[in-house]
Formats: sequence, C-alpha cells, structure tokens
Amino acid sequence: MIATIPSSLRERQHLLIRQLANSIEKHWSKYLTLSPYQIPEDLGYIEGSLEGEKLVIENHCYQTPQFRKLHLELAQVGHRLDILHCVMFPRPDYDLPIFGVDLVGSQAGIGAAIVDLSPVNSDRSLADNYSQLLANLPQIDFAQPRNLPEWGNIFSEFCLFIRPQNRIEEVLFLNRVSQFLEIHCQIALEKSPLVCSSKKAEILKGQRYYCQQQQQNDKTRKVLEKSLGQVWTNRYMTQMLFDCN
Ligand code: BLA
Repeated sequence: MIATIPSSLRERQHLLIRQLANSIEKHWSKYLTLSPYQIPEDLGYIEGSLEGEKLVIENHCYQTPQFRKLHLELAQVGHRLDILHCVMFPRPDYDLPIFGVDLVGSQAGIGAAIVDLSPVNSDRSLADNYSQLLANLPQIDFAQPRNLPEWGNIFSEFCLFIRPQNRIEEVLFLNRVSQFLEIHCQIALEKSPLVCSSKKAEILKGQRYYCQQQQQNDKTRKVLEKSLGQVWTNRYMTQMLFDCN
C-alpha cells in the first residue's frame, strides 16, 4: 500500500498566494545565506478546529547573518480563507527596516494585500538609500487602495495596502513585492553589524513596538481564536508571529 503524502498547503491555495510564497523563497535563497531556525515546539505545523471550521497552519522559518528570523506562514481556514503572512526580522545589530507582507483571500478573491518595509529607528523614517530606491519605483494606480487601521502607524509612507481588482492587479502587486524584496536583500547584504550599543537598543525598541502594534490586529486574532482558542492564539501571536526577545 502506498501512503498518501499530504500535498503542501500552497498547492491548494489561491494562485496569488502560491506565486508569492514561491517568489519570496526564491529571493531568500538567491540573495541570503539561509540556516535552519528553531521553531518553538509544536508551533511549526498546526491544525485546530474548536468551533467547527478547520484551520491549518504551515510555517517555514530560516535565519541568516543579517536576519534573526525569516518567517513565511501559509494558512487555510476551512475552504473559506487563504492566508499568506511573511515577516523578515533583522538582528538588532543590523540597522534595517522590517519587511512584512500579508495576503488574505477567499473564493471571492484577494480582499487584502499589504506590503511594507517598516522603519524601526526612533524617528520612524527609512534611511535615504531605501527612500530613494522606493520613491523611484514606477507609480502604480491600483483601483482600490485600502485605509490602514489605527495600529498601522508602524508602516512607512511606501506601504501598499490594496484590494486587487483582477488578475492584472494581482500580478502588479506580486511584482511590487518582488521589487521591495530585491531592494531589501541587496541593501542587507551590504550592511555591517553595528557596534554602537545605544543604536542597537534603539532598534530593539523599534522592533518591540512593531510587534506590539501588530499584536493589536483583531482581525488576525479573531480568525485564530475561533479555531485555536484564546490561550493558544495569544501564545501564537506573541511567540510565533510577532515575538521579540
Ligand atoms: C488584515 N489579517 C487581516 C484580515 C484577516 C487577517 C482575516 C482582514 C482582511 C480584510 O480586512 O480584508 C488574518 N493574517 C491573518 C491571519 C494571519 C495573518 C489569521 O497573517 C496569520 C495566521 N498582518 C501581518 C503582517 C502585516 C499585516 C506581516 O501579519 C503587514 C505587513 C497587516 N493584515 C494587516 C493589515 C490588515 C490585515 C494592515 C487590515 C486590518 C484592518 O483593516 O483592521
């Protein structure tokens, strides 16, 4: 008898999620020197179905000399909701912004697509090299930009938050994320670690604030709580999604 090997979640997910997951991993392996990352015990692959609907979560994590954690998460709720979440946390001795992307889709299409390079220094602005390269990207006029929630003060002026209207806009979003990743990986590779301990402390503080704000996303919390319950959700949001030691 041949055992059936469950296919990776992404094969069953929305096309844009599959393509973005592949693109992120392609950039990571092209530019960065990846090592394994120890995922907290029992948080790597999760299945939960407290209130009926089954939630499946698959995590892929790495570390590199510049990044303490590269996190790509794919999740599916029943046949209703497909999610991609990705965050690149720099080590505190690297003066780099936090790259983050979130896609939330249903059968009706992708409802939320957000990407940013979020500054973590005390004046919450991106360094000149980032600002110049990002400002030089050709302007794209998406038909349905979305407004950031209140906790979204962590995002930069280059944050892109939209509801893609069609396949053309999905591909434009995919390409824009790829441009963000290329800029970010190339700048990261040129960086040397900081020696100034007060600058490191400033960065750590900024990363903690980023995590605190993201933990206030009630939409993420609700989806997780329905399947995993409050205790697990809290642990997952503070130790896996937005941990900051
Ligand atoms: C929105 N995130 C959402 C929404 C859901 C999730 C259901 C609402 C979608 C909508 O309004 O159309 C759910 N996202 C999840 C879940 C996970 C997830 C369950 O990642 C993980 C298991 N969120 C991030 C990152 C960013 C982010 C890295 O994880 C940004 C870089 C942003 N998600 C983000 C924002 C919203 C959102 C800004 C809109 C929130 C709002 O409008 O209130």
